[in-house]
Amino acid sequence: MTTSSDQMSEPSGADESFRPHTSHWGVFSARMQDGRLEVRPHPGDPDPNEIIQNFPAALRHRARIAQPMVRRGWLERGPGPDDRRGRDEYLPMSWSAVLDLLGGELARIRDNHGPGAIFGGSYGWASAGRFHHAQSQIHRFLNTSVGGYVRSVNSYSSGASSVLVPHVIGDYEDLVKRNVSWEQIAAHSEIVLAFGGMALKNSMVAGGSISKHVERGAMDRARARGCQFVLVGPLRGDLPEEAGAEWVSSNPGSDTALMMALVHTLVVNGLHDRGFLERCTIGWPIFERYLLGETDGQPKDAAWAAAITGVPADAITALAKRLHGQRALIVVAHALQRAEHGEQPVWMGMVLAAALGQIGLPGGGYGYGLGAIAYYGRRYNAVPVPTFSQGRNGVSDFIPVARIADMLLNPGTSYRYNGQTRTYPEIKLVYWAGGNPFHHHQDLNRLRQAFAWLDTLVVHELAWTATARHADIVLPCTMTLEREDIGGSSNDPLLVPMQPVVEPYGEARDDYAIFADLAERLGTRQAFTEGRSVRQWLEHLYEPTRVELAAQGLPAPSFQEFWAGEGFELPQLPDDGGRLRKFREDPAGHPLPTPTGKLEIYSETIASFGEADCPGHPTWLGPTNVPDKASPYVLVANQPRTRLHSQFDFGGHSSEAKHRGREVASMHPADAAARGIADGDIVRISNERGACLAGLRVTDGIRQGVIQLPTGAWYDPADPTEDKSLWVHGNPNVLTRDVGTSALAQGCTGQLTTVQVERFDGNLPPIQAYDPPARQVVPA
Ligand SMILES: Nc1nc2c(c(=O)[nH]1)N[C@H]1C(S)=C(S)[C@@H](COP(=O)(O)OP(=O)(O)OC[C@H]3O[C@@H](n4cnc5c(=O)[nH]c(N)nc54)[C@H](O)[C@@H]3O)O[C@H]1N2
Ligand SMILES: Nc1nc2c(c(=O)[nH]1)N[C@H]1C(S)=C(S)[C@@H](COP(=O)(O)OP(=O)(O)OC[C@H]3O[C@@H](n4cnc5c(=O)[nH]c(N)nc54)[C@H](O)[C@@H]3O)O[C@H]1N2
Ligand SMILES: [Mo]
Repeated sequence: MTTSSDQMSEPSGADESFRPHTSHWGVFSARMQDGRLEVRPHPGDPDPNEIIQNFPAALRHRARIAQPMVRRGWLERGPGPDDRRGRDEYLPMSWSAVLDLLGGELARIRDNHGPGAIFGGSYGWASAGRFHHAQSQIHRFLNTSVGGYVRSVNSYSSGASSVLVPHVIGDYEDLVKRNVSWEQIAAHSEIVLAFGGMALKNSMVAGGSISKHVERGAMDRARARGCQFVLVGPLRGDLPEEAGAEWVSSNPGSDTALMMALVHTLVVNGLHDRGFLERCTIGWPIFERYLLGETDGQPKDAAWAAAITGVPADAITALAKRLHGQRALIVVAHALQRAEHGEQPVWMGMVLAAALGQIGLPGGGYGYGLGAIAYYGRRYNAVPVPTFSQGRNGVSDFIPVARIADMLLNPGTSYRYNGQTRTYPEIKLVYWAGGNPFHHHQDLNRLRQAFAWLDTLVVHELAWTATARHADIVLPCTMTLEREDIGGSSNDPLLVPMQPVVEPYGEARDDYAIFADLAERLGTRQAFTEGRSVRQWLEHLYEPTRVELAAQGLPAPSFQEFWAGEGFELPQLPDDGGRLRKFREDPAGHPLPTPTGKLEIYSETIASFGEADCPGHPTWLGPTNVPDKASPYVLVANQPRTRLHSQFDFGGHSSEAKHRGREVASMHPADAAARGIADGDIVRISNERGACLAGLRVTDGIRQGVIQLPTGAWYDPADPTEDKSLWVHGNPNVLTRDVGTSALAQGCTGQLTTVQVERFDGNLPPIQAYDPPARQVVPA
């Protein structure tokens, strides 16, 4: 069996030279110099991501977990519901003892309750690297060693769109990854209307690896060619300077109404593309009657939309006319669907692009999600990248990913999802590796209560996240720089030999090594490991790529050549507009994989589900969570610029951007003045679910009535023993609502909620989020 130490045996010159590595933030190289880590971006990256600068301070930060730990209450009283999770002490334990204990507990659950009592969805971003991908590791372990697990489906990213799109457009990847590219925008687009923008802070990140950040350059080139960018949304910064965008400031949650008014304006002026609608869509006549107010007495015209969106009616009609007759691209950010009724703006964006007749044209049509993540709008590789097999799951049950607290709090209760009535299983044990639910979920006080019901919570982590602090068994894992792997993504050409640069921290071990030794306890080591060491796995995973390169008559380096180098570029497929282009050219010959083979403006399938909150065509449903006297502001809880989610919140780049140690919220000068708050003050943001502190930045780059606080500052209640304690560090998920987008998709709605904002004049409580909750022997 491979241990961390024999992995480290080969690379020895770590102090002398930079070694290749990669991350979700970009390809880079790193070295240890005089005990300090240095990182530098890949020389071929035109626009490197500064998030890699979180690595040096994070590597040996006190927040790292040094030893296996067990929660005192669990050890003393055994598995079972316990509301001291999150408030208890931890005791260190040796690896062999803790794995014996955990092996026994897994066997107990499996034998007494079956694998259907184990929740192993383990959602999260983990780290780059094709082999040490934590979700693949945990899923393979649970499949090979305990008979499977209840899984989660979909993502927090695209919970609503990934369920809606197959019904109305077809394949989700065809829409976000094989459609409009950055190359096409640079060369062809004449007007790009971006709802929620395409913020560079977001497209700097990709899941897996990214060797070139191209978005800034593409927008720059498009604009130099005369392309106009228009940003609709509450934040001016959602498009970069390079786009030279015009900002249409609008109310959050109102985009569906704005899109409807744009289409209404096209229709009443006879500017909609009847030919395209006829040839390529189904259901337009039904929708048109709704649009014109024939079914409900309310025309969805510009005056109607102005009252909802805050955008003047004449600006809406003028924008509609500008879109007509140009190569127009409609972009809808993921953020719009991470909200109540999030299905609607995604569907309506398609209708707008279809009414303009642009879907399938180079640089035109519907760029859903474009700019959210760096692997959208790229070319696909022409050969497969290494993939670690997860095996077969013996349990068929699943939940939509964001329904976790509902599941734990309401076992046996039924709920609706994608046309089905389903029942929440009774979960006894939750096992997490590579995600942080106490970062990603909403209404975290409620999630705390949900986790209290478990028999056992097991977490593999590299740092003392809030999830680790709620676990019964905490197993320390290596950070990417402490292990070897292969980096690559199906949308980035560079395949990277990821070299370790430093020994594992403390007693930390690879997830793979932990699972292999745990499988030993369950008698399944061979099934899990197939007898391979880490290096043998890397060679094994590399082989299909090499074979396909050779089959295509291309240079096909041996694993040894690959491993000794800095990485090499794989061939890529042409940027040909994918299935949507083919469909446009020949709708009958290349039908879409929807029930009718066409773009479905009206979906019989969705209508047949009978959900009031997601009818058969795009509908203005209006938010139920609206500002009122108690909570007069809309909080936009979006992605952070200086880190990925909660990862390395304690790193240098993330810490430096904070104000007096707190995450920074933004507010309009008029709102700040009305509340007696000044730039640089500490504010208390609250609603009926909880309260948190944040630093305040006053800026006219945000719409009045809106406050923005990014996610990812670590969970930090002033007093963890008190329910509804003040969170001192600026984590918006104490405030957000834990409700699904609709009965169709049950997606996450964390982006928007309503809050009160006040100046905080009390004594500032200290930040304790990174202090280990246990005495651990910290390595020198
Ligand atoms: N309010 C609100 N909430 C949101 C969002 C929002 O817009 N608003 N956005 C949502 C979105 S889109 C997403 S994708 C989620 C993201 O939620 P997550 O993906 O859960 O967030 P991360 O902080 O990336 O968590 C990854 C965890 O994996 C750990 N890790 C890294 N490498 C390894 C490894 O090799 N092994 C193990 N065992 N662990 C490792 C890291 O230390 C970290 O704690 O958040 C969601 N939450
Ligand atoms: N630096 C960094 N980049 C990331 C991530 C990260 O954590 N850090 N996470 C990655 C992940 S997992 C994902 S899924 C993507 C997420 O991609 P998105 O969900 O698109 O990203 P967000 O930053 O949450 O939101 C984008 C913008 O939408 C705007 N917005 C919010 N609500 C509305 C609305 O109702 N209407 C309009 N018009 N605009 C609105 C906000 O101003 C916000 O800045 O980002 C990825 N990129
Ligand atoms: Mo995401």
